[in-house]
Amino acid sequence: MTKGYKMPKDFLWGGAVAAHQLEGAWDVDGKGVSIADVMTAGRNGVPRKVTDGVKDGEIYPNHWGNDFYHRYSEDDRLFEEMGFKCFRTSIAWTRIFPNGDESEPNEAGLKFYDDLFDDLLSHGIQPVVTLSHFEIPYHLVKAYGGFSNRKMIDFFVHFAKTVFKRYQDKVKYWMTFNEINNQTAWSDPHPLLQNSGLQLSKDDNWEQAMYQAAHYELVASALAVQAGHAINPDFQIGCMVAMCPIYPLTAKPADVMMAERAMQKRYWFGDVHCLGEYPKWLPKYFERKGFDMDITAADLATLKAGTVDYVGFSYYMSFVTKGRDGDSDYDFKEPDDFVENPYVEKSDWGWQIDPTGLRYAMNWMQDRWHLPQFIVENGFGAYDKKEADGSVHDDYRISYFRDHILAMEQAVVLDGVDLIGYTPWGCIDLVSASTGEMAKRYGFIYVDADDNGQGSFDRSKKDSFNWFQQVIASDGEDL
Ligand code: BGP
Repeated sequence: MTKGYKMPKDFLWGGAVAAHQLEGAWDVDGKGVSIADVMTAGRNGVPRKVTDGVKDGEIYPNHWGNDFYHRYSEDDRLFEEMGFKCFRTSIAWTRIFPNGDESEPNEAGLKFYDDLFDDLLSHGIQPVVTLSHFEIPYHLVKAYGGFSNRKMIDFFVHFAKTVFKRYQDKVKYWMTFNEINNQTAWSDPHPLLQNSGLQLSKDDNWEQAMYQAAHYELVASALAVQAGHAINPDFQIGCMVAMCPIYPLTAKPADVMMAERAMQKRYWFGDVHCLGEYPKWLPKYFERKGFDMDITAADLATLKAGTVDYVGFSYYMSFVTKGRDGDSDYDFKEPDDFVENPYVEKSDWGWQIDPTGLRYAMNWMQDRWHLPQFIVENGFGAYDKKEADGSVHDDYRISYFRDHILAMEQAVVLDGVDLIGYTPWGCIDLVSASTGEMAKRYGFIYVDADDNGQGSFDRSKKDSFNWFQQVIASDGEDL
């Protein structure tokens, strides 16, 4: 056993999921079709794709997830047994507003989350809720072009206000858009645009379109923050950024400058969310690129007035980049400008394993944004083997968590980072967001289902279940 550091008694240990990746029940109780419901599974290196409506002969893994919709009370009992103090999930927008542009909500959808939150609370677990986690109503994509359209701001804010009001006595910690920064800095139209609902092709002015959609999302987020605080001043409303620090490959000045620009291009979202303003380099970039952006003075005032209370973030890995010879633009783009890090191991999916990067990132964010932080995703996707007796010996997962939790504790205890909690991703096996596979498993709890939705969906404990239970019981000291 490794000795870690004791975390405060009120530290929020828990787990994290997203509605579309585990609930299933995609078309029951009045739920509408979300963009996740028309995303096929990726297979043999072929990426997931969005089909125009649900088509025969395609596989849509989000239709069944891990059947949480019907089994959550069994799962909540297991979470309690592990010692969870909180559980991060999202609200499926299409359960509340099936098309996204209605004025009246769907009562059956609202009731589902009432029941779920009540059940969690009865087990001593507080819900932590993301408003939009990769699943905007597909109707908003088709009829309005997603967040390419300013009208989306109103639809999102109406959705946010509806659930803020309904759950104001059950939920304290909220986040607006999941991994909002996983867009804009791409070499191609980004394949994973479920938050914005943009459908872009190479022929479009796609980079400008991505920045424009991001701007509307940020305005929508800032308005939601203000509305939430007006409904309940005790709400803590955070942003959610995908934090993968980007290092320079060498001490060569061009590598260092490229890494700096890479960090700016990935984390300007945090500047807007936390500081309420665009960083200086970005309008210059728009100018250089000739982007004609719709950013009004009223928008800028909204961003200033709607800053977040904390920084929610995911951390899985770090990246490395290097400068290009003779290029002073430093126009960093993902993934073209990434290079391998020779010093770290990788997962089966090529994700670089770097616990020190977590401590580095927490320090970097503390110095830049001066807000409390909440690690709302961290974890290790792996192929698990279920033995004949039902056990799963996932020592690789334990080792990943041990190293990352230790780095997190060092950031808190030795470096003074203000941290609210830690919710490992996919605490129960669910459908992978990037590949649509079930086989890429993250859980402490195994779910007997395969990539095609076959299996009993029964739950069982992996070795990591008992390990994480002991971590929580010792306040993070026994790793
Ligand atoms: C984050 C998403 C999650 C989640 C996780 C793991 O990007 O917020 O929804 O799925 O990554 O990624 P994946 O499922 O692709 O392995």
